[in-house]
Amino acid sequence: MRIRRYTGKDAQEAMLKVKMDLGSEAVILSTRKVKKKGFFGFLKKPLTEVLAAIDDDCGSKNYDKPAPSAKMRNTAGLYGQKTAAGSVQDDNDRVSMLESKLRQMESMLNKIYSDVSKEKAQGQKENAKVNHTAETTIRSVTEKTRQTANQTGADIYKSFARVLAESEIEPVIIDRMLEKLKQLVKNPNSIDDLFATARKILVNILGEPQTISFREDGKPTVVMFLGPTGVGKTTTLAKIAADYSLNHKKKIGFITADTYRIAAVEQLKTYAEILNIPISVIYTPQEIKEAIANYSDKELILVDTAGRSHKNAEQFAELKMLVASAQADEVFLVLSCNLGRTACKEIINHYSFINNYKLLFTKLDEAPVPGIILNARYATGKRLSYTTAGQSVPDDIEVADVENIVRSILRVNE
Ligand SMILES: Nc1nc2c(ncn2[C@@H]2O[C@H](COP(=O)(O)OP(=O)(O)O)[C@@H](O)[C@H]2O)c(=O)[nH]1
Ligand SMILES: [Mg+2]
Repeated sequence: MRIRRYTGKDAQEAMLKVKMDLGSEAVILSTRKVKKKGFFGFLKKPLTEVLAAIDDDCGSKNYDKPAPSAKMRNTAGLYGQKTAAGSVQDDNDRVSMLESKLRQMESMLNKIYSDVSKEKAQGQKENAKVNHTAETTIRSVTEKTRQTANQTGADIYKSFARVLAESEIEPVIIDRMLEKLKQLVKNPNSIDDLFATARKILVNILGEPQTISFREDGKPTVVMFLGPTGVGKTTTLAKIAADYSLNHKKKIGFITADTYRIAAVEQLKTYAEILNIPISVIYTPQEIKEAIANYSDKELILVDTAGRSHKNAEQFAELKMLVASAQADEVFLVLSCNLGRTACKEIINHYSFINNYKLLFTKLDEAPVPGIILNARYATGKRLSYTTAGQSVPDDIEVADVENIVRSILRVNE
């Protein structure tokens, strides 16, 4: 058994390399995404690495034969210095084999072409007959649909409510939506009309997303990331930092108040190093003022916090002090789409001590039904901002795509 490692920009490319080198008998042992090391590696999309093996028996059949790429090199040699008569003979054999394959393909194509032409001629004759029958059938089906629809106008609303419930939308919102729909939908039997109106209502509720609003007085804009542990605050902060630093050339400073786990500080320090952004670590809420003051030459200060449990009153009191002390210009409440409906409601209630914040949703890739986005927006009235859908920094982030969220809620792609 021989084991080899291949990388490509995606799985397809890596697999192609495996096939070229080991032949189609190769066995794939594992595939994984790998990042290139160093600064530029961080910026690039991960490569796909495939670990493939070939049996030594197969190897004598496949592996030991020159791989196509190697063959290509040999053929190039034919026009070069190759002198051994045997090799020239080999190449001639291969050319004849290819020619015969081409001839087979050509005759196969001719056959397909003539079959299709015959079918077409036959089809034209029968078309008139078929058209007539089809028309009658369509007419009767439409009529039946219309009749059924007449009987089930209310049922359409019922199934629509079910779709929303399955998307984890709060019952109060569903009730209000149905009320509105009944006012606005002109033809209650038309599913299209219902969905188009629903789409408009939902787009309206979700509102226009907003990203960071920068101060205009020359002072740095302080942005704080709050939310439960593990939702993706640090990762998202790094994605936003990468965007503003690389694409908008903003001068950035990091502050982290998450000193409860060594790994948390290390995590942000790693991003700080890669992006060449200075970082201050603060241990008490009072220290944040000084840390902000030390960054007076920056345009953007991103503050990472620990996911203090809202169920632990003492921890949460400390977080409140930190927020008060920082007087941030912007607060992002980071929520993960895979939080349950109830958990999400509870978290939002606990963070209601903040007057002004924006909602940021992570892990859209893990939640097929982003109903909690609608629920949170409806309950808080706060603006949506970014959404993230993956662990990759800096790629997996975008300004919330409202139309897309609505499509997922209405499950129009299913
Ligand atoms: N699938 C997925 N994972 C994410 C996303 N954002 C963050 N994560 C992962 O969630 C985990 C916790 O992220 P972290 O930023 O440390 O969360 P924090 O505790 O809120 O700072 C890490 O493994 C991240 O890679 C996302 O959009 N999708
Ligand atoms: Mg963190």
